[in-house]
Amino acid sequence: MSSEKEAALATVPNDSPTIFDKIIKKEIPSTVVYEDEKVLAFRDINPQAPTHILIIPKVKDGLTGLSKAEERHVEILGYLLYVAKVVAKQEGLEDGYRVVINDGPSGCQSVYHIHVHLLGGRQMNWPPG
Ligand code: TR5
Repeated sequence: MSSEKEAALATVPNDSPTIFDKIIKKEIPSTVVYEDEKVLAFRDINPQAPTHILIIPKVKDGLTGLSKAEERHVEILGYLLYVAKVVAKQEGLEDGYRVVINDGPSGCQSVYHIHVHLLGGRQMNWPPG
């Protein structure tokens, strides 16, 4: 595990702004691969596969992680998965890919703004670590 991840995991999960808010506002550069009015998809800075993209809602609305989901979030949750499929196709991941949502300390979540990881371009293994 990277030291950055260890440090992030040591912080208490809360609803404060995260690094992803700065990425959404373009205050911090990222490699955007898809964007619309609802979501942003950009390359992970520490890729765990040849293709590693994060798909995030532009408005967090309390959705720090999947465990905080409420009925009002159903539409955006479905849309995040749909965009993962759109981006996977755009990235040429015809042979398959993996989508992951880490939740909470035991799920190894480090950024408390919900995000879907899209991983592909290599053979995935099961079980994951
Ligand atoms: O650990 P979880 O599931 O919460 O995923 C957070 C992801 O955000 C990790 O895979 C990190 O590598 C990724 N991350 C963290 C930063 C960052 C990023 N991806 C793109 N750009 C980033 N910037 C500019 N800064 C980060 N701290």
